[in-house]
Amino acid sequence: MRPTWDIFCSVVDNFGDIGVTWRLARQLVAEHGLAVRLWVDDLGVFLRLCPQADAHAPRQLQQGVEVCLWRKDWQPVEPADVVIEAFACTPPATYVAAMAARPRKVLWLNLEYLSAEDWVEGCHGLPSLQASGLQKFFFFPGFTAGSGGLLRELDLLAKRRAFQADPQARADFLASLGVPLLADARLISLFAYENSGLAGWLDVLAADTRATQLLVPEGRILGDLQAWLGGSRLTVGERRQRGRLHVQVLPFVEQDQYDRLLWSCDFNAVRGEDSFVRAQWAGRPLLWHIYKQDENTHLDKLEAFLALYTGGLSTAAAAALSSLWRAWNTGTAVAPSWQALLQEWPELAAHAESWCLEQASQTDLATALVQFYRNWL
Ligand code: TRH
Repeated sequence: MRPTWDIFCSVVDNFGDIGVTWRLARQLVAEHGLAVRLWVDDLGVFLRLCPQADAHAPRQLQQGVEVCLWRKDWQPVEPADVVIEAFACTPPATYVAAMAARPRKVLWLNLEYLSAEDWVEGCHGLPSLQASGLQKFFFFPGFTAGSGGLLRELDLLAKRRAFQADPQARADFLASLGVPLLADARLISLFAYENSGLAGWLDVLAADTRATQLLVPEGRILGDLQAWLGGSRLTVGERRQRGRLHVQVLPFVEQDQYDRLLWSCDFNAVRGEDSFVRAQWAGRPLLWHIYKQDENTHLDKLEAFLALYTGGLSTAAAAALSSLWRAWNTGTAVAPSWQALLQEWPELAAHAESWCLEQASQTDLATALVQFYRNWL
């Protein structure tokens, strides 16, 4: 019998919760041959990542994953061998009681948020005793060998490399999104939360001697973009130009397509958790808009990642990248650090690839979960 896995996902906001769990669920099926149910409490958001899904089906098979609506009025089901609650979204009480009562014991894991902070290694894999008498283990993704690693499909880097080595594949992909490639333009993708620093960045891009094509998937940054551009309301597919800056709004595409967009660009501005990791696998310089947390704890996370990522960079390149990321995340002027970053471009581009390779030498998160289960049995 194939081991069964249940993944619980409560959509708090945005796409990160479902983005991570949908990706993990597919990988556990495709690469580890597991039977996976993904319980999600908002099929509307799931539909954005999987447009072929049925918004009303209580259960449906999508890419080998049984996607189930996590209803408030929970109907009893047999618990799986492994239960993952994503980001501390506790499964229904009756389900937990059924886990405790199951004759064959259940591994219960809390898949935590990604962080590069030091304490992660110390907490990764620790059990905590629950009121039900069950143990719940903390599973922390991360960037170091003592963490749970990052989501990375087996063939991801080979596919990425083949794509990047084939200019026609890139041009065809961009054409499929309605993007014409302008000669000698720098291609940048922009996926971010609302950001008061955007206007300053766009000003320097517009005034640059080299043209920039800025590709902006539909989302929360459009309001700031709109404010800077002025004029009528931006719509998907629309292109506008100011100075040397060409802006185009893209549709929100499926995850695999979004990967291709990241692989196509010279520089990617990303956010949250999953797009941040995917931009690292793209092997191109990036800018991270971190998800804001109370008491600015997100800034500690930002610094922890910068400390790791900039290790091995020259002082100038590390300073340029760090100051750009800090400015972008604190609403201070982005322009000076962008200019500094342009000076360090060759080094930062080479570093993005070597960082990607270094990260890819670690066990991926799905495999690490499967190994954790085997060791626990
Ligand atoms: O959407 P996010 O801001 O999600 C956030 C973070 O995960 C944050 O940590 C969490 O606390 C909060 O949600 C609840 O950013 P993230 O994590 O990058 O998720 C976006 C997902 O959307 C990711 O899987 C990539 C995907 N995506 C597409 O599939 N197509 C697209 O066109 C784009 C732009 C993104």
